[in-house]
Amino acid sequence: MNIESVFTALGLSENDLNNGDLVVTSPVNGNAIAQVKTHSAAEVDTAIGKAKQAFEDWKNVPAPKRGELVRVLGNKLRDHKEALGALVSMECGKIYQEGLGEVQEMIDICDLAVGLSRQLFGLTIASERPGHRMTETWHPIGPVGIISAFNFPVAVWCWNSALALVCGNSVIWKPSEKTPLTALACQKLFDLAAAEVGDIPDGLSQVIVGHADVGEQLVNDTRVPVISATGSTAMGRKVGPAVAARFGRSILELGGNNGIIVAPTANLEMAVRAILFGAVGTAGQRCTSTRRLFVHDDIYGELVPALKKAYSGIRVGDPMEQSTLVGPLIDKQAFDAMQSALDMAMVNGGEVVGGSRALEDTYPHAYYVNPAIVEMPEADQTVQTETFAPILYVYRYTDLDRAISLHNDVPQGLSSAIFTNDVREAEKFTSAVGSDCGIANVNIGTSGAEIGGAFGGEKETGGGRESGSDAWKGYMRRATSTVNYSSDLPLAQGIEFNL
Ligand code: UN1
Repeated sequence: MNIESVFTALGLSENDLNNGDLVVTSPVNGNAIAQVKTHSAAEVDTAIGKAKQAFEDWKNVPAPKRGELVRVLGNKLRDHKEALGALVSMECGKIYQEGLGEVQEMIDICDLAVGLSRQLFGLTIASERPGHRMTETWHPIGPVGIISAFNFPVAVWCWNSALALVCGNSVIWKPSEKTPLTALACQKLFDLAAAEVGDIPDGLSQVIVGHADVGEQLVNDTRVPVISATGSTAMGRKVGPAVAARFGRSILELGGNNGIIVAPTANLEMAVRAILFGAVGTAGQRCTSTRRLFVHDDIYGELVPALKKAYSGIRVGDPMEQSTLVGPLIDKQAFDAMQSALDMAMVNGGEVVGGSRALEDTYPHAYYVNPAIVEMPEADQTVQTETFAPILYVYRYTDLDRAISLHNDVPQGLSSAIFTNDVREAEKFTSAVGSDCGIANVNIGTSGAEIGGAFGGEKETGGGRESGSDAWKGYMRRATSTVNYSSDLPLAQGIEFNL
């Protein structure tokens, strides 16, 4: 598949690709692949106005009919899975298999949202007053702003928009300025779905392209009651307070510092495979990537050499090559951040294997790296920040409670896992005194969550939940209604208030 055929398959025209000031470079080779138009403040303002207008119409459409649009969108994604998966790979550098997986994640959330469109259940609540009924109902809330990162350039939009749309909202998407092409391609697929369904309000789903100022404008606009933002903790620190200051609602999915504990009874073969996928998959650029490993003393001598052996077989290279497991980092900045994290680890007593630049001769303008394993001193607690790169810090432990406490002693709280065949350890890890993360797994890794569960984490990860379970409630407003069908007017709490 070459990039021109991918553009054509996704309906991206010369006008989309060669019409602007934002140069899009592929991390695969550092070459410019397009120049897209960014939106001015006035255009963003117009887009928000259109989104508001579209919301006023869309909220009147019955939810199962709204689901029909998302069902057709899911089918468009099925039809274009290979092309969109390839564009994801070419624009953000993840391997094609993971590009396909990302599009599958979009299809899955569309399916979930379609079912949900007939299940936006409220509650009936017992009233303390005779002849009264209390209900809780969920209503559309308004335009939803979606800010997404380069590493999951399309799935994150879909988690948010598939739910937001069935919930009766319009959506405005500000993709990462590093990956606008995949966003434009998704907009094309949305437009195809809207045309097929017919009678869809103009501006129901829109993309606004630009740098941080475009995101800021969206975040500060009171016409957008919900902002769902995925990215770094630094970004969330700006978005969260700004949205709160205008009493908006934010759904934040920020950094992770995800750990796996490998206990003495673990199936080590499974653990090695899971750690490998978690630590080097997507070149360590998932928010769920495995960054810290706590290995029990009894098995350290077996697991860590097995892991190093597995690392030595990793094929780094062109993400579209079938045999490649690790593609490039997104850019030079990511490479530099990785190198300074490794320097810092060495200063703190870490023993580094790997981490050097790879394929520099073939790709002088791209940043491929050999994934790094860093054995750290037992009680080290210096790895407190997220470095978006394939670095796995390895610690030795003897006592599970101590390992859990070191695991939790970081500012982030997204994903975590334990490998054990001891039911008491597994239960403890997932209990109130275990992992403090939003995701706590047993015998699977930290990354690659299914869309059926609520996705997100605690502490500096931001507290938001997206995707499955009851995350849809984040895209609706709740109304509590008490209906009096008696001919009397008793007051709650037994208050007498008579003339
Ligand atoms: C992200 O990196 O922002 O659990 C999302 C996973 C994917 C989503 C990652 N389903 O790894």
